[in-house]
Amino acid sequence: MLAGLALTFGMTQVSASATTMPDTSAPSGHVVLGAVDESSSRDLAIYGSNETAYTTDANPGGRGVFEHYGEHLKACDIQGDGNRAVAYLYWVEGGYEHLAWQHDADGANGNCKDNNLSIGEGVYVELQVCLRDGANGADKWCSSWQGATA
Ligand SMILES: [Ca+2]
Ligand SMILES: [Ca+2]
Repeated sequence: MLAGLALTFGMTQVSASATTMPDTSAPSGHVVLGAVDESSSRDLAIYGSNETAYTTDANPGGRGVFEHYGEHLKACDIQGDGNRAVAYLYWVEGGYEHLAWQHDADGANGNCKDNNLSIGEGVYVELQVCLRDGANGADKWCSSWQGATA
């Protein structure tokens, strides 16, 4: 997953360190994955943008949201299907790769769970949402990584 992202970002240097995924079984988190060479990173945008992603099952059971104001990553379980929604946000800042995640594990009760992050203005981010059966289940029905700006 992250190796693919590294290619998206054009940062071949991170590929080796990014092959080890962090443990995302905690309800929410934010880890620094490793240093990268930002010399080939994208130009920074001036204005932020929000993004919404849906899981790829036919009747989507999960929604992920990135809100650029205050940098919120939200996971929303939108179907009583036995699966939680797990949202991910990936970005590169200060020469390091970052990955944050958020679970909505209390059922499809109309709420979303929020990971309140701090990301510099104009930083390019990528959002993904998946379904997962239990804290330690395998991610499935994952959306593509969708870009936005913090
Ligand atoms: Ca569900
Ligand atoms: Ca919920």
